[in-house]
Amino acid sequence: MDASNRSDRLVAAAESGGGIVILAGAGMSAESGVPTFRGADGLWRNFRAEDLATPGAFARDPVLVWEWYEWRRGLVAECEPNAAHSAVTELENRVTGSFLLVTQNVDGLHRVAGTRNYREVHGCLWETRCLGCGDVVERRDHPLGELPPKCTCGGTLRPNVVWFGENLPEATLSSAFAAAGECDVMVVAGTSGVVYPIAHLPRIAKDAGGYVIEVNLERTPISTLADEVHLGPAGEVLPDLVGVTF
Ligand code: BJW
Ligand code: ZN
Repeated sequence: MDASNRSDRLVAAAESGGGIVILAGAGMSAESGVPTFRGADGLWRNFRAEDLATPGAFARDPVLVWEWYEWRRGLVAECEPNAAHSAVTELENRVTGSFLLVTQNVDGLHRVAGTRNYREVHGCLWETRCLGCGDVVERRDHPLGELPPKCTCGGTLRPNVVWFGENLPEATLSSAFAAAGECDVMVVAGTSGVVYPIAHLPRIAKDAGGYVIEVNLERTPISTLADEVHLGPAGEVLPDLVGVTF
């Protein structure tokens, strides 16, 4: 354990009834083998977001979009939570005040790691949504069969994720913004901090008097407002931050 990564401020807030928010991004799951979006090995190196992660792309070619999501579903199905996910669950278990995990990740690994109070603000790979009746259904089966999959109502199903140009689910978003504005400490881990509206959250926390801790391999636009920046892999730094070993 690297004692220099321990955050006395985080541990003190957790133990004294403070409100804690974790804001997670793709880097949180990188050590589980889930590709990130940006950066050298990121998905956007080989795939164009506008071809795959917009409503227009799905309208043009739902089979292509579904093939990409099926590939990712198959990949993530083989992945397990890593020490970063476990550290978040451990922190939630220790917190005596409020705790909320706001995750941009659609892989569901935080759920598998046992975190209970979370908001998946960009949706979930393991759910479909019907373009006809709007039903959201959990679908863990893989492969899904003929693409695009169909609802029992006959409508076309899409992945229940948030694409560029789409609004985030309103209730989910408002609870994330409210928690950011009320927290004592926000830990921002493994996100490039460039995708809005979620990229606003650290600023909201900071402007409301919260203490912001960033964990990332490299500096990001969030680093300049953060009170602590811990550079390193989330699977090593997060357990150190909360003072646990996995
Ligand atoms: C490690 C690590 C390790 C690695 N340890 N760290 C112009 C046109 C249209 C829209 C816009 C526009 N300009 C702005 C917008 C708004 C747009 C936006 O913000 N775009 C910017 C990119 C410019 N946002 C939206 O469109 C959002 N909706 C919205 O704003 O609605 C209102 C509106 C309506 C109409 C028009 C305009 C606005 C929706 C955003 C939806 C994002 N969706 C995705 C895909 C989800 C589904 C899926 O997975 O397929 O969400 S895109 C992708 O980015 C995904 C992620 O959740 C999100 C954030 O990425 P994240 O998590 O930060 O990952 P990376 O890869 O960027 O970073 C990883 C980080 O980890 C790096 O920093 C590494 O260093 C680090 N790392 N390994 C620690 N081991
Ligand atoms: Zn339907």
